[in-house]
Amino acid sequence: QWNGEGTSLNLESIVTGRCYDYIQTVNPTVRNKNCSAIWEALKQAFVYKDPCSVLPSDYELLINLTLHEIPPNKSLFWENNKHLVHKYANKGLHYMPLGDSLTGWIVDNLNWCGKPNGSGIDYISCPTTEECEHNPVESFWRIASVTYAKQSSGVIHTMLNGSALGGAFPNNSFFADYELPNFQKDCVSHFEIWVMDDIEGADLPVRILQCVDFPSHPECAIPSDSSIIKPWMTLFL
Ligand code: ENP
Repeated sequence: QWNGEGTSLNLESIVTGRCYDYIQTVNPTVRNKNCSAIWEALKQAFVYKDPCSVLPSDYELLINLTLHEIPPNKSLFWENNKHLVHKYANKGLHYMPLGDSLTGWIVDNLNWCGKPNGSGIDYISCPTTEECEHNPVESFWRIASVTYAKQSSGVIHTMLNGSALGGAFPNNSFFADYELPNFQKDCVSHFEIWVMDDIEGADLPVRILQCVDFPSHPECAIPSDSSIIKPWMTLFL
């Protein structure tokens, strides 16, 4: 019926398992979370519902149950470079993008939507945002993004993709629409914006990022032959 992929199989097991994994091993500083209540809160937001009538506010309970501190200076926002960002963030150890907080972690890369009859869950197809805006996945990421931006403090890091079609800063994006307007200006000291370009030879962008933290490491020395200084390098000079 819909153009999007259906609900991820074994959703309940994945969400519940990820939740326990997060609080036990990924980020044990987050304690006292009730993983079965968290699953129930996700379920009540969409099961047996019309998949075009789920609002961000339907996830308020889920957000409250999963909420924990986002350490100051650890927030990392991004557009169009998910893989690099999460490699660099290292499961919240280095930075904590939304996908490395409990709220994002439990459903990252998953899909879910309901139907009014049968099991109440549609495993065949789910609406895309083009088909209807108020679909369960879109509404979840909207409220999760707003909440995450409101909680973010100190230095706000953002990684954009200079090689993305449509430019590094897409106008209609989660970052532009739900995150930027929700920063708490009294809590934010400054913004650090990295614009990364695609480079053949996968490890180079990560090396550059590492050099931001360890600029005097020998691996980070920039050759004296200025002809090989690329425009992006000047960002770090
Ligand atoms: P995309 O389109 O590159 O990647 C979206 C994928 O990342 C989806 O598989 C989604 O899981 C997962 N994901 C992780 N965090 C977010 C998220 N935070 N979000 C939407 N999807 C997320 O990314 P987008 O759509 O441009 O979103 C990037 C935004 O995430 C940035 O604003 C960044 O600051 C923010 P699923 O469940 O949809 O399969 C907010 C919205 O953190």
